[in-house]
Amino acid sequence: MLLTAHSMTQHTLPTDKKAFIFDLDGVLVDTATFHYQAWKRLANSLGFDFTWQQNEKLKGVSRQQSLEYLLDWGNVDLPSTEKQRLAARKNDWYLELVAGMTHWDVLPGAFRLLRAAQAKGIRTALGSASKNAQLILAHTRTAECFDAVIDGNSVSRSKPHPEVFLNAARALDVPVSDCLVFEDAQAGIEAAIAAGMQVVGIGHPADLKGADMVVPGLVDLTL
Ligand code: B16
Ligand code: MG
Repeated sequence: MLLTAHSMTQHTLPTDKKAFIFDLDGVLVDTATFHYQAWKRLANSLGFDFTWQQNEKLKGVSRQQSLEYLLDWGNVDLPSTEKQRLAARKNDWYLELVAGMTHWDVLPGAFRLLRAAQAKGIRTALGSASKNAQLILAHTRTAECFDAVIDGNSVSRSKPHPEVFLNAARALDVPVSDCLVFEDAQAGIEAAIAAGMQVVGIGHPADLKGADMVVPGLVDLTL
């Protein structure tokens, strides 16, 4: 089933799932833009540019791995201590942008879908690569929406490895075939498939190959 939706169209989710696992950046909140701004600032400080298209490849990818890609694109070779310093600097700039986030920054349709899932007894988890996930949940007052939170601090291998989603299914005590993942990144789609889960892509079909369904946003989904 591959569906391409327009924002005026509502698409009904499968009714047989027992758990929903949500990615954070780009699905529940628009922090992908903040990551882009912070990586661009770092690239520019090193003397090269960084495009939206390149940013697409960093979605769902860990901070350290993202830095490796960035330095590669800029043809910059540095010792690992300097790389750690740069990753920390990017994160500081990112956190400056995150600091202003509130409840109002939760993307349209997210609260409605989370509430509908809870009303139907569907368990919910966060499955994010971000080490800042708890901070963002606190800023947006969304922590209580989830039965389990798995983030970049609780996994050793980042997407496209399935660890984050497998850990979420285990934490919820739901078999993988009963889990549905919501993801905005190609690496996340691949992670969900590798975990044996169905996955709804959030964004453009061209960026989300292999998703069972693609919609522009959570607001386009009905349960
Ligand atoms: P941090 P997600 C991912 O979050 C982002 O998509 C990706 O751009 C970022 O590099 C990664 O988290 C690590 O984030 O630097 O905050 O630890 O989409 O998996 O929720
Ligand atoms: Mg994401």
